[in-house]
Order: sequence, then C-alpha cells, then structure tokens
Amino acid sequence: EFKPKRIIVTGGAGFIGSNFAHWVANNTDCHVTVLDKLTYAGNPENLAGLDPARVELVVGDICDEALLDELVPAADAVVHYAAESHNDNSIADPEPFLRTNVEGTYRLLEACRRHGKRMHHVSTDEVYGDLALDDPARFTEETPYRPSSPYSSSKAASDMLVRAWHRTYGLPVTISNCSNNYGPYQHVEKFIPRQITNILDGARPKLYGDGRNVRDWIHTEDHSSAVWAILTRGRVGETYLIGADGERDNVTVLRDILRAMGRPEDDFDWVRDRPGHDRRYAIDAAKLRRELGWEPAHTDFAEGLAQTIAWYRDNEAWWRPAKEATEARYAAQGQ
Ligand code: NAD
Ligand code: TDX
Repeated sequence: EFKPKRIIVTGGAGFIGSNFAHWVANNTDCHVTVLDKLTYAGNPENLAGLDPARVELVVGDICDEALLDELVPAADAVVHYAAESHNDNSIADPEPFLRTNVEGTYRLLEACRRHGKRMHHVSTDEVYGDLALDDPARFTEETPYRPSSPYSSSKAASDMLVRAWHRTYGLPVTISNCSNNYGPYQHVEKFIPRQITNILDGARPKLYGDGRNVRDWIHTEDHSSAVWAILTRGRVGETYLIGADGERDNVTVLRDILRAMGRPEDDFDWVRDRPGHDRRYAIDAAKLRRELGWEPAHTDFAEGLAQTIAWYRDNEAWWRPAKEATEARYAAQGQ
C-alpha cells in the first residue's frame, strides 16, 4: 500500500478537486497542496472551513514549469484534477482545452518524471464516446477510445500521454475514468446546478434536444473515495473506471428536480441540442469493486439530489456571482 503524507491536488479549487480536498482532510492524515489557476471555474471559497495546516492553496498554472519544480519535490504524489471541463465551452472555444488538458498534463508528467514522483490522472468516461440507448453494453477498461467533443478529445489525449509516460519512461501512474458527478460546489454551467438555480431564480429549466440522453450519475464524495482507493491501493500503470450504476435520462432527472422543488414537472423549455451530443454513457466499475473492494456510499439518487437542492438553496451567495454571466453565454448560443 502506498501511504502518501503530502500530495498536490491540481484543480483543487474546482468542483470535484475541492470535494476531494475535503474528503482527504476528513478521512486521512495526508497534507494537501492545492495548485489551481482560479479560472472562472475555480473558487477559493470551495476550500473555506478547512484547516490551513492540512490544506494549502497555491494559485498558479499547471503549465508553469518553474512553479512545478518548486512544488513537486516536496510532495509524494500529484493527483491531477485541473482541466477545462465543460463540453459547451469547448465547442465555443477549444483552445484553452488544448492548453490546460493536453499541455498541462504533459507539464505535470515531465515534472513528476524529473522529480521521481507518482501521479494519479483523473479523467472521464467521455473518452469512450457514447452508447446507443438500447445497447446492453457498458464501458469497461477495454473499451476503445472514441471521443466526440473538443473537451473529450482533449481528455483522451491527456490519458494517452499518461499511458505513454508509464510505458516509455516507467513513470508510476494510475488513471481513473469517472462518470457524471453531482453534489455541492458544482458550477452553475453544469446540468443539475443550472436547473436548480434557474428554478430558484423563477426561470424555466432548459433541456437540450429530445431530453433522452442518458448520463450515469455518481455523487462526488463517492468519486473521492474511489480516487483515494486507487491512489493508495491501485496497481501502478492501471486504469480503473469509476461509476455507481446511476444511469438516468435527462428528462427524468429534470422532472425529479422540478417535483422536488414543488414545480409542475413540465415547467421547462426545450432548447437547441448540443452539437455532437453524446447519447448515453454507462460505466461497468467491476474492476474497481473487485480489486479494491470499493463501494459507493450514496446509492439513493433521490436523497442525493434533495441534499444537492438544499445546498444550492442554502448557498446562494456562493453561486449568485457566476449565474448571470453563465446564462448570458447560454442565451447567446440559443440554449
Ligand atoms: P471544474 O471546471 O469545476 O474545475 C476545474 C478546476 O481546474 C478549476 O478550479 C480551475 O480553476 C482549475 N484549472 C483550470 N485550468 C487550470 C490550469 N491551467 N492550471 C491550474 N488549475 C487550472 O471541473 P470538475 O468538474 O471539478 O472536473 C475536475 C476533473 O474531473 C477534470 O479533469 C474533469 O475532466 C474530471 N471529470 C469530471 C467529471 C464531471 O462530472 N464533472 C466526471 C469525470 C471526470
Ligand atoms: O442546460 C443544460 N441542458 C441539458 O439538457 C445543460 C447544461 C446540459 N444538458 C444536458 C447535456 C448532457 O446530456 O445534460 C447532460 C449533462 O450535461 P453537462 O452537465 O454539461 O455534463 P456532460 O456534458 O455530460 O459532461 C460532464 O460529465 C463528464 C462533465 O461536465 C464533464 O467534465 C465530465 O467529464
């Protein structure tokens, strides 16, 4: 078992990385240095309340080689969450996705190689492309890569770099590909927070296309426990898929949100579909469950959703500053 005392968490001021920083602070004695550029998606308030002796924030870019040479030597491992993460943004302007997701991952790999450190690379099930609604298959670690969007192709490229650095240079790496996360601190551009905050604002939720696209939802805390299990007990050089058997179509999730918030279940707008919109994602996490004994704790989606709705209701000061600009961007795209 690998027992890191100090880790660098890139992108740790974003949604999933900050939830991981909370999880590590609450469940281990490992020190966390968050390295985050604080783009539109990063917010230091996501780390508020954490003991500064346990979790420290360094504001900087993962593409900054000199900064990496300062930080990486003191760490036992790098856990790499930093990314441009939103498909719709990648369609409007792919360039930052290439820079952060591809070049940034390359810079981190090289820094880990120079300083002889381990790296865990956090990726997405979107690298596998999509499945038909009636396909009995789910994604496994053996599924061929077939990404659809600028975002998912940049993540696929980053995964390939990580695999190559392991094979060619023997860099000790692990990779995880997780399904759609939900929970607190998720940016209001994403599906579930966008709809909840629209309803809180008295605006109608917006559903893309025919609304039958399927996502495989997992609570972000379960993603955190899985990443920790893979980092500390996973086999070096291996990829693990993370998912919690949470397949649901978008219109069902949206109606669940509307009902839970006391609105009629058809009180939403159908809007323009996302170009290249993936139909369905589905994860088979058998390897992670079997090899590492991991299990999700949040298995009741209705309860997780209710907690998430309550979090956005209670934390308007957190999401309000981003809401107007996000909706203005969507309106300009007819979404
Ligand atoms: P997010 O957009 O909420 O957060 C990304 C964070 O990275 C932000 O804090 C941002 O400031 C930071 N960042 C961006 N560019 C940077 C740079 N050049 N240098 C340093 N920091 C930078 O994203 P998220 O939804 O929390 O996703 C985190 C990771 O998890 C990503 O790698 C994403 O591909 C992966 N992932 C996400 C999901 C999901 O459902 N959201 C599912 C599977 C995997
Ligand atoms: O307003 C909306 N209406 C709508 O119908 C938005 C924002 C989205 N959608 C649909 C598109 C998708 O089918 O909802 C689904 C979820 O959309 P997103 O929240 O944008 O997530 P997705 O594109 O599935 O990607 C997410 O999961 C995988 C994360 O953003 C990625 O970072 C992760 O890799």
